[in-house]
Amino acid sequence: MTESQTKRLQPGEDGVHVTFCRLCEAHCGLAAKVEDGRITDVQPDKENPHSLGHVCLKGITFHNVTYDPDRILTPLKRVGGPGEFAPVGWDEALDDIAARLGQVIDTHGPDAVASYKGNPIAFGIDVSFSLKAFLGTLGITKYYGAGSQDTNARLTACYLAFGSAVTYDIPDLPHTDMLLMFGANPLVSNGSMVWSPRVRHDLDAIAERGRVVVVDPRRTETARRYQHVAVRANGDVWLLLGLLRVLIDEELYDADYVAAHTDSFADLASTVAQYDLVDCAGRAGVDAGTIAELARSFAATPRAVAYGRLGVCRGPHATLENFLLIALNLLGGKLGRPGGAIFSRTILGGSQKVLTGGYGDTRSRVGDFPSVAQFLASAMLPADILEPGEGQVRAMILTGGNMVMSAPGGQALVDALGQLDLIVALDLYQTESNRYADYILPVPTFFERDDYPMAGLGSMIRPFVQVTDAVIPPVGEARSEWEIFNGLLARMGKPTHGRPMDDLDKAFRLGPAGDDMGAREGWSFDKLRDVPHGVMVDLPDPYDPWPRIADGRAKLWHAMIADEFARLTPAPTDTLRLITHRDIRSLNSWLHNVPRLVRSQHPELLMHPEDAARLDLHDGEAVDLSTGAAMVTVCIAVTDDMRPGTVSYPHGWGHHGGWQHANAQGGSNINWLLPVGPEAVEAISGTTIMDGLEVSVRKIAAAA
Ligand SMILES: Nc1nc2c(c(=O)[nH]1)N[C@H]1C(S)=C(S)[C@@H](COP(=O)(O)OP(=O)(O)OC[C@H]3O[C@@H](n4cnc5c(=O)[nH]c(N)nc54)[C@H](O)[C@@H]3O)O[C@H]1N2
Ligand SMILES: Nc1nc2c(c(=O)[nH]1)N[C@H]1C(S)=C(S)[C@@H](COP(=O)(O)OP(=O)(O)OC[C@H]3O[C@@H](n4cnc5c(=O)[nH]c(N)nc54)[C@H](O)[C@@H]3O)O[C@H]1N2
Ligand code: SF4
Ligand SMILES: [Mo]
Repeated sequence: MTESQTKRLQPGEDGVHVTFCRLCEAHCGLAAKVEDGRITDVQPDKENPHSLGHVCLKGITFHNVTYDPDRILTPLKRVGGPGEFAPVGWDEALDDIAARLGQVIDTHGPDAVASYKGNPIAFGIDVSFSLKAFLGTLGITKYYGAGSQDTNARLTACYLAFGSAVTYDIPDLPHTDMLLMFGANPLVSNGSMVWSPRVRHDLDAIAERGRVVVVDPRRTETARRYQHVAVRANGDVWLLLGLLRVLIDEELYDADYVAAHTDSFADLASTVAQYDLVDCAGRAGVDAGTIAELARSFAATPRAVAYGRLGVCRGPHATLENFLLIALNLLGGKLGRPGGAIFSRTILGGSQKVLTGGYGDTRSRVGDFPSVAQFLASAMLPADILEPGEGQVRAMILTGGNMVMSAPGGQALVDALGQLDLIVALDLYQTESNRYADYILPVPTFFERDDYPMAGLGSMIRPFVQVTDAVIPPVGEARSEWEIFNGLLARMGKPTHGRPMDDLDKAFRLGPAGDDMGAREGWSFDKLRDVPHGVMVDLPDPYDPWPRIADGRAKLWHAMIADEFARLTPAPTDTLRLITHRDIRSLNSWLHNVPRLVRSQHPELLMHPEDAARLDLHDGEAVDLSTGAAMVTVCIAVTDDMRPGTVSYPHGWGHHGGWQHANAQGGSNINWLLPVGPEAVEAISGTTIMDGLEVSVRKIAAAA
């Protein structure tokens, strides 16, 4: 046993604190050295049995965020125009917020308050559970957030196929011999909706045993290492139809499995039969021979799985694509088989849930789009604020999100934020979004809070549990979201809530790895604190998804899918289309204030040489990039990593917040180009259409 395993350190106590990163789903183990009460160095935790020493630069430089001179460390109150703030005391801030929020709710009802829940909220127990409790206590049901830029289409497809928007399939990476991956770049993202910190090792092992195929318009870091299929942006729906067509025509699908575990094969098959393989190939931009070979190989590989992420979650046919992807796994007989698709095993007992809400629990006031796992369509937020009527949004709670950079809307969203009576933001920084807030309240970074790997709860392929204490106490006047929300509830005369970590501990102890409150051998959070590196646990059979599917049978057809087929029309193939990409050293719209992370990043519009030649553009040239909605200026980088006809730019740049170093990095906010309103979302999931947008690129001189 190492020293850190035998001795529990108090927050801020000198020594090496074993903890884990909470920036992305990998949750890599970290070892943070504290000297004189301050974190001086962060290293990978080589003894973490799950991440086994894996980290990226973001995790081991994160203490630069904790001690960032631009970080907000006292409550701020707006005293002038956007971005003009002055420090105030906690009591003054909470008293005023409670009074004003109470007044909005008393006068206009809870629907006049909306919440924007950002991505980091998925990585903290305190914040995610206390936000939910706070909003629930006040009767606020309007959740906006990252969902409609990220998971809504995937979860809607799960709702249609499995009967639940909170039960999703994950690829059984440790056991598969063929991974057919659509629109995901795990070597950069470190895996999404699948928890595997050493994902590159998983993929290398699969490639060694069989094959990893990456379907992406860009030759990404992942595509470069494995086999690349350069699909046209938004072409996946045609590619998937082509694959299904081959499986059905050549009778390669697993007929016994389909009969035993699925419904409505005939409906799917008769529809697929209407699409010609060669037409599909032309629309997908992938030749028919490649599609046929992939389908045959997928069918012939018993341990194979199709998996898709963001690249198939944000186009005009995103739900249909995700549904067809599930259908591919079902026709191949892959769901619930080793090396196929599995459902993550539940580690919580009782009624505690990680994802909550179903499909259409609430609907957007404007446009009538459904919520999915609580999230409403972001593209409808400006109208929800601006359009008069019952339920018009007058106040917003922004928790860990920066929607001006990460959601659609651009000027319309900014104008809408300027109209609100009250905005309260909980954040580490003054951002492009919360500069319009009335108050910004300072919260802890992950080094300043105890936690459990929250996002892993739903995506475990190798079940692992870990509890960390805070490495240091909150810096400055930062307060946990739980304390802030309870402070507000108390002032509003409402019941307050117990500590989320205590509630989660109870649910965990009642679950399959727990000690049943002491009635059997097993884990509790208290016991886990004595094994700070975390432990691998055994959970029941992952290969039996059927009891968790409505009626025990997966659906290959649904009336809403029929509607989607009716909407499916081939898009023009001769226009330039925009997608976006991530960098290993960036995280959505933040972390750009850490010099070590941004120093070698250059936000550039990646463009194929043929497109550049046709438009008479040169590497490094500044150009105007526009959609019908707006225009931004970007620099181009000519590269044959792009397929012709598709350009890509990273999101989250072009800063003008309170983060000085980030502001100096240049680049443009690509989401400024995204339109809002009913036309700007995918019809059945409310997903923001952000990939494959038609754009034009022009020389700046020509535009002038
Ligand atoms: N370093 C880093 N890691 C991250 C994040 C980050 O910002 N930085 N963000 C985290 C978050 S919030 C998420 S949700 C995950 C996302 O995790 P991933 O989905 O694995 O990551 P992305 O880089 O968004 O990959 C999407 C891919 O889809 C491709 N694509 C775009 N359009 C299409 C299309 O029409 N068809 C196909 N087939 N592909 C297309 C893009 O080129 C891109 O390579 O990453 C997480 N991890
Ligand atoms: N064009 C384009 N747009 C995209 C994407 C894309 O690929 N392309 N990706 C989309 C995806 S997948 C996602 S998930 C969204 C993400 O978009 P958002 O959900 O808006 O999240 P971020 O942009 O990461 O902003 C996070 C904010 O939270 C703050 N923060 C960090 N940690 C904490 C904390 O512990 N507590 C609190 N209260 N605040 C904290 C940060 O300072 C920052 O201001 O972006 C989406 N937008
Ligand atoms: S891969 Fe993700 S969890 Fe691991 S160190 Fe990097 S940001 Fe943190
Ligand atoms: Mo995301």
